[in-house]
Amino acid sequence: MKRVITYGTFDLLHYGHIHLLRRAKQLGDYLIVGLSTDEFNEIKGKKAYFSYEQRKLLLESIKYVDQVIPEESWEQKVRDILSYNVDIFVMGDDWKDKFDFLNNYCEVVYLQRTLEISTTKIKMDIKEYYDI
Ligand code: C2G
Repeated sequence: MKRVITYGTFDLLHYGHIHLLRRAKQLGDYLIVGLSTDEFNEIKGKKAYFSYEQRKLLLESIKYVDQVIPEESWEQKVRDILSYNVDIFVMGDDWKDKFDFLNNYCEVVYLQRTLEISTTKIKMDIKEYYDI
C-alpha cells in the first residue's frame, strides 16, 4: 500500500490540477492532498476565490483523491509524512528542488506542470472575455 501526498491551494479547480492528481495517484495506491487553508493562503500571498471548505468539497469529489487534510504551515510536511506513513511526496515542477530535503523521509517526485493553464490565466481570460 503505497501512500502518496501532495499539497496546494487548488483554487478554481482546472484540468491542470486533475492531470497532477491523476499522475500522483498513479505513483501509488492512496493519495492524500494537503489543502492550503484560507489562513495559510494569506501567508502564501494567495487569495483563493473558493473557501477552504468549498475547495475541499471539490477535491474530495475527485476519484484520484483518497483524503484531504489541511495545510496550515510550510513546516508541517515532515510531520505529515511521518504521521501518515507517506512513501512518495509529489509536487508540480514549478517547485522543482524546493522540497528535496524531504528525501530523508520519503521519495520526492516533481511532475511536469500542465502548460497554458493556471488559476491566474483563468481570472485574466474571464476579465478580458467579459470585458469586466
Ligand atoms: N499544477 C500543475 N499544472 C498547472 C497548475 C498547477 O501541475 N497548470 C500543480 C502545481 O504544480 C501544484 C498543484 O497543481 O503541484 C497545485 O497547484 P497550486 O494550487 O497552484 O499549488 P501552490 O499554490 O503552488 O501550493 O506547500 C506547497 C504549496 O501549498 C503549493
